[in-house]
Amino acid sequence: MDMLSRQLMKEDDGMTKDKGHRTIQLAPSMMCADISLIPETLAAFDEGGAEWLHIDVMDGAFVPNMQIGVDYAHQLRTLSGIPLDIHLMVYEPGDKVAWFDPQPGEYVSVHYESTPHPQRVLADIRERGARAMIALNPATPIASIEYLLDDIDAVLIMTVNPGYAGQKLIPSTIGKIAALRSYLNERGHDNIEIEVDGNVSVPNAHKMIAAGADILVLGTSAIFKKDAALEGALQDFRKAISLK
Ligand code: S6P
Ligand code: MG
Repeated sequence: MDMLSRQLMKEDDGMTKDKGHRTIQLAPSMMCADISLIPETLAAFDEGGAEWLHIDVMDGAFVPNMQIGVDYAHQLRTLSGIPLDIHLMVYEPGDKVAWFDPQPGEYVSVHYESTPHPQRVLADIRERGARAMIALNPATPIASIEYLLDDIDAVLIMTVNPGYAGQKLIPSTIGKIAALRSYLNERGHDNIEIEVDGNVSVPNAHKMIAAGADILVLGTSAIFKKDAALEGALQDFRKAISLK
């Protein structure tokens, strides 16, 4: 499905819009996908109208795990038309942005805690035509982005400490999403989107959307359930979070 048809489908069914007519975007997390079923998984996400493929990149140093490599990310682009949402959980991200060759219309997020020079990395992402996102660990204060507001298109609020799928939500992050939405709006940056990542179950998604989240990363709490088919999973999730 191309990007326009995907958008029209969502506008038609109205299911991704909340009461304020904000579009809620879904980003399934590819690190949770069964590697033996990648073509079927991508077809299900295409059919379900996924806005993004969330790509977790881990270096074994910034986070205690290693995940999705460069070649795998490039190959996903050849197998699917869904734009990538690349989440860099790596030290020295500035060196690594180019490896992933960000494409216009894709998102790349870089952790505030991973580099002393976030503006430099965010500017590089934008110069490549992609959208720049700053990611904040659960303990990192919102005020950290004070001098980055003109450099970003979105903020990624981690609702668990990054490194693994299947963790429990850190409760204080719900209030953090709401505080961030107010912080952005009060400063005239209501166009900056908020992505949330970690334990985005249906009940947690309701709280996150009410607090102001725009993009939901979907992992084991949402659609990658043991022995459950992925076919129709995104459509079911959209229905379950519908505020209509
Ligand atoms: C975690 C990573 C995430 C996970 C996602 C899994 O460090 O950044 O994107 O893939 O959180 O979702 P769940 O529902 O298993 O927490
Ligand atoms: Mg992630």
